[in-house]
Amino acid sequence: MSVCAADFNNDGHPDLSAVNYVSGSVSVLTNEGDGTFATAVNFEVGGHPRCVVSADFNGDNKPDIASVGWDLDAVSVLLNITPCCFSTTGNVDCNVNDFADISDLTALIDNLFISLSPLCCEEEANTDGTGDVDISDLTALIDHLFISLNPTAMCP
Ligand SMILES: [Ca+2]
Ligand SMILES: [Ca+2]
Ligand SMILES: [Ca+2]
Ligand SMILES: [Ca+2]
Repeated sequence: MSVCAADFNNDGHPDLSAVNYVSGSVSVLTNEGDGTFATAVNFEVGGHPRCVVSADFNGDNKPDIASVGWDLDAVSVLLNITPCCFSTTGNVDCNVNDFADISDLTALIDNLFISLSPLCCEEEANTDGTGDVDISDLTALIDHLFISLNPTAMCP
């Protein structure tokens, strides 16, 4: 039996994944944040999995899962496609359970003009809800924070 913990849905609560040797699957149990876990969601991996690890294999800042089976070639990777954007956009720095504030403005300016480093969540930074992440998203975020106080775009 192998279990690993990682925050798969980016809500600040560690979730669990576990291997099911007999059924050839990996279970993911989402932490409800109140000490209980949601019903396991199973993903077929085959190959009698015996060990599961979590790491960000594709570099999108979301933890993924890999399982290794008794058969040496039975390595499976499950990429995490959980959306990183909840309700409305604008929480560009991806602080969990946080809303759009000045540190998000700093993060967006940094991404666009200074470090050009990748964002933790492209969808989250598309504050105007259209096209790519660009200066018009910065304008929308400034408008949201200081001018009209209009809500930012809904998450896709
Ligand atoms: Ca979680
Ligand atoms: Ca990932
Ligand atoms: Ca924030
Ligand atoms: Ca945009």
